[in-house]
Amino acid sequence: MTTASLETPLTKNPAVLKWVEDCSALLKPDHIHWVDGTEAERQNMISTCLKTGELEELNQALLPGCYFHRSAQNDVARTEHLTFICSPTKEDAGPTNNWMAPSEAYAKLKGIFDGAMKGRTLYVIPFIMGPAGSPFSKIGVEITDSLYVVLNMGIMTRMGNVAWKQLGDSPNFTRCLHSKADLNESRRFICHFPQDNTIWSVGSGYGGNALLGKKCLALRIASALGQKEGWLAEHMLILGIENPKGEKRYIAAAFPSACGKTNLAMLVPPAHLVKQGYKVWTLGDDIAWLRVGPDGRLWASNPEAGFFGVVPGTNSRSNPNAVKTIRTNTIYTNVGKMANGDVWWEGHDNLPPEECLDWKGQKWNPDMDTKAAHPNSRFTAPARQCPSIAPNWEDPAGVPLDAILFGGRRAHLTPLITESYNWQHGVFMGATMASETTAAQQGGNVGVVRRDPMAMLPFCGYNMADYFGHWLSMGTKIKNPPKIFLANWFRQGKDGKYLWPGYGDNMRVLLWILDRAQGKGASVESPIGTLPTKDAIDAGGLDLTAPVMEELLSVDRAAWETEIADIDKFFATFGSRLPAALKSERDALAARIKKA
Ligand code: OXD
Ligand code: MN
Repeated sequence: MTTASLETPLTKNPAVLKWVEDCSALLKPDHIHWVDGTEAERQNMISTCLKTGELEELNQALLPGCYFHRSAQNDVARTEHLTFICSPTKEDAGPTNNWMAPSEAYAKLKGIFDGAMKGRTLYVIPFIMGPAGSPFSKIGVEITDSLYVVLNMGIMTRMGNVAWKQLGDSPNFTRCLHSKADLNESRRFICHFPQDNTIWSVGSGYGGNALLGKKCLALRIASALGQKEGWLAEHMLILGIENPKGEKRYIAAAFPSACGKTNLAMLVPPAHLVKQGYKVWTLGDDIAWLRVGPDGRLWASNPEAGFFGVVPGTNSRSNPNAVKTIRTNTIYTNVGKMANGDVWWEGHDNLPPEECLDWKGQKWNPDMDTKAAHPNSRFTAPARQCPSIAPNWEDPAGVPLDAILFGGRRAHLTPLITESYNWQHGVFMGATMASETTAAQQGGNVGVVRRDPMAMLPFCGYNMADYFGHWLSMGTKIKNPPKIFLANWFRQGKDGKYLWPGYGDNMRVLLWILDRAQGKGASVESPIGTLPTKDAIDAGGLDLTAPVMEELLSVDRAAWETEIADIDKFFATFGSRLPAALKSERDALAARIKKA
């Protein structure tokens, strides 16, 4: 029996009561709080955090409802090397995941959880991933000792009584156990048990490690559920494009972390296209759940309710909608903080302040060679505040997709945009995607090219070879599949400068994609896929010369031969589990390159 002072549980669900009782016996908190998700509760929690210093109030005249959080200095990003898929066998986790045997993981983490909440409150957070009432939503219950986690979960999910109501008496919920413990990296583990629908995370308060509804549930656990249940959980934004006739079409796009996904999701079209009457609608910036609809199309919905975005570089040019979204009711983590309670970061619209406190809480000025904001500093903001949020973003059925876009940050090699020949070729494109690493991964070298299939490398909850197989088999179930494309906004010229303006101008590429999805748009065949002709992309109002467009769309045969050799190395890691269809796509590509 627990000795914690007990509040009356907000649910009679026997599976929840038993699980909370068991966890409480292990964690030994002083108090248990059942989260109801009300505004009064949120205000109380904020007051507590202001007293303990977990949050600091920002200037409420400039940033109403906004607060600041400074994390531990060793806890600023996802820790992929400490993240494990604890499936029954190592083969089930596959070569791209860290694996720990479930018995070992449970035993090891039990040792760390034991007594970790002494002197603390245990919060029980019920939450829904997906809109309330949607048959496609999934329910999780997170136990945590972090009020920062509760407040962030309140933004990122549908949290509280609404989730208790939807769960009812069902034992079907993801058991998410989290404790900051002592935030010591040597006792930090993020473990997933897909076979038990369970996540255990200890030793970190960072969003991707601790807001267990996000990467842990909505991607790693959900991808494994999707394999069993016949759907896909993807690291994708969802956006809608409305043409001048008022017709809306939807695209889902997968890019590795910090490749401008949030910017693309909230894109503001260039003046040239606004004048013509085009609009862009945001439906999600990070995660999409994809299902086959009764109409034989692929439908996408965003399971999240908020944005957990990278702050540095957010400004009126890169993302004017994000700038407006994060002016109110936002939690800022690890940015620079000024004496007047305003915030600043590298790439802000305003010039650097003469002085501020940096993300570590040290005095900072622009002459120093350190950064004011951590490169992976974050905002957590409600999606509904985004000026471009689509009126139908919470539609329980989601939206039908015209196209799927994969992309990565490649200084060389991949053209601005390439269309796949068909679903299987598109899956090959996604499976062989690669990108240069960024600051979103702790402990990695920034700027190194790594293969990141479908941008899911750190997020796939099972063997990635089986995941490719699942993608291929989904293709047989979708009567009218979306077309699949590969984008690269980051191609550089010989002088090391970006060739493509990016940001809002990416809309020009999206319009070509939608044209192609409707059987229009000028195109030309290449050995790697179908490319736009050099004047197929509307460059009106852009200062982009014909030779630059040619370079953006060029295919360098020798570079592709090197790429194929690298793909071979990557594919070899999957051994015989790699679907034969991907091997034949590889062979077909090699043959086309050879002939070119
Ligand atoms: C994220 C990430 O936080 O991908 O979205 O790292
Ligand atoms: Mn992400």
